[in-house]
Amino acid sequence: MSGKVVIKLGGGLITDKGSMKTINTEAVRSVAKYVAEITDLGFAVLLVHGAGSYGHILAKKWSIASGSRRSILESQREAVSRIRKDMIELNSIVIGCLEEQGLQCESLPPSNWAMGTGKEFSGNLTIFENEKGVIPVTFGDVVDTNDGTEFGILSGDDIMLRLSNEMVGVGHAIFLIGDAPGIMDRPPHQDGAILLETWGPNDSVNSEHYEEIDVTGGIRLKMERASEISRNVQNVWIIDGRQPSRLLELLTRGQTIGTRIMPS
Ligand code: IP8
Repeated sequence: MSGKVVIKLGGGLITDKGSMKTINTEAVRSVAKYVAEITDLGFAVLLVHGAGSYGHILAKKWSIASGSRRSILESQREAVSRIRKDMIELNSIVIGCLEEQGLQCESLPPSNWAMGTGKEFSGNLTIFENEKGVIPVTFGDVVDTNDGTEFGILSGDDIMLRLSNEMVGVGHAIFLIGDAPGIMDRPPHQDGAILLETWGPNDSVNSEHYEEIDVTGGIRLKMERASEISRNVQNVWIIDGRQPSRLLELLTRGQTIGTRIMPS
């Protein structure tokens, strides 16, 4: 089996989003185990992870997503370096779990190679063309901007879009989330929520965005980016990262429990 698989570990899967810098090491470890299995099968994995409580809480507190604000600029700059440091810490933990499985990784922090936010960010994506067997790992981060705002937030979902669409040979783009089996017809904690086996932008769902926690777009941004990816990549899925064996099932059988994402 071959081909590239771009996987995003959602911030809500690998951390507790509501409380500062709380990692869910067990979740990362169990995904890492399956990443090792699919690598053994011959797939080349590229990994992106979200920020969860290592990024969103401080970014929210200091309005980092909307760029520099003169009255609080010094505190914002301190927050920017703190968030970057915290993200490197989270990234090292993720990479540590992958290395425990015997995987070789290369960390590519966006603050070193990307400029600007949103899906049009600039950056040389050829650095993701790694030698065989080495997994490039990147993440949502605070990046510099060149539009006068000084800094902003680049979501891992935007990085997913660009990597999946621009790297040659991507057959699968898979978003692992931490609170549901896939896209549900209503917020997953609501009674009677039903898993949608497929979703495209013409299907309406009642999704929630926890703006008080999430400075990027939450599940909505993921769904939009996933759908854009599906115009170019055949297998785009949002699945439950708490059940990582589904990753293996999807890659070996072409099907699993989760939501297959369609173009519009
Ligand atoms: O969790 C956000 O990335 P995401 C990055 O992938 C920061 O949307 C630093 C909040």
